[in-house]
Amino acid sequence: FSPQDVTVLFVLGGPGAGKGTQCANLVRDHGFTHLSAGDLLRAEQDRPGSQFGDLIRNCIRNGEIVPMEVTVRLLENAMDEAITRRQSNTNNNNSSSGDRKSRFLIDGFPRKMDQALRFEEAVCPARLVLFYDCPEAEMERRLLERGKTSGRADDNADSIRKRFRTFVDTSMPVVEYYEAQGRAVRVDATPGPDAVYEDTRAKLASRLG
Ligand code: UP5
Ligand code: MG
Repeated sequence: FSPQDVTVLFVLGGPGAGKGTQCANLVRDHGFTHLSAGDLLRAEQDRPGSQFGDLIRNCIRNGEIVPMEVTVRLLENAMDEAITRRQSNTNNNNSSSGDRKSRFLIDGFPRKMDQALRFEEAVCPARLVLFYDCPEAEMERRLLERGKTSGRADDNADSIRKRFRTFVDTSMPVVEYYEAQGRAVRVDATPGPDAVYEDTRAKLASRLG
């Protein structure tokens, strides 16, 4: 696909800030396709025959970032599939879709500068970056609560501490890079999910029109 055919929003924020929760709202109301880099990596980890299974498993448990080649490839494939699916739906319905662009929320990516630069050069530039800003104490509370039932290998106190560390050291510079360019929208993610969503909608409306 060509960059002109897609609109991409990156959705960033610390572990447990509520990226996935807010993406689900935006999909429901605004017809985005949601691609969570973490979900794609977990699916690849569990895919029989994947050569990256052990690498991904170790990175996730230790809160480390999987080499960008793997993640960018998974995202690009998922975008391709979504676009192909959409085109065949449009053809089958014999209708011309009002908006020709496919709109993507890329959740939890880029979380390192090399990923950001590679994706924007090789795939397409992001239109905007949504940044969910949440204090660590609140994120920790959410993740420990979710960990009681999530089955996620990284929802435990030890992995959470490592994820926070990586976020501060490696991922915040990405957020600051986009803020310095005026491409980031910061949303306070501390209140309840409905209030966060209202704020998200208002800010996106004023930026995307
Ligand atoms: N919750 C949500 N919003 C709430 C609110 N406003 N008030 C109260 N509770 C709220 O939410 C987390 C929990 O909080 C849920 O129980 C929710 O109900 C509640 P969620 O929406 O899931 O938050 P999210 O920000 O999506 O948290 P997640 O744990 O998914 O964030 P991470 O960024 O840690 O996880 P991700 O899956 O993106 O990445 C996992 C790992 O994959 C990384 O650590 C890394 O090892 C690897 N990775 C890469 O290597 N490269 C990548 O590019 C991406 C990931
Ligand atoms: Mg998530």
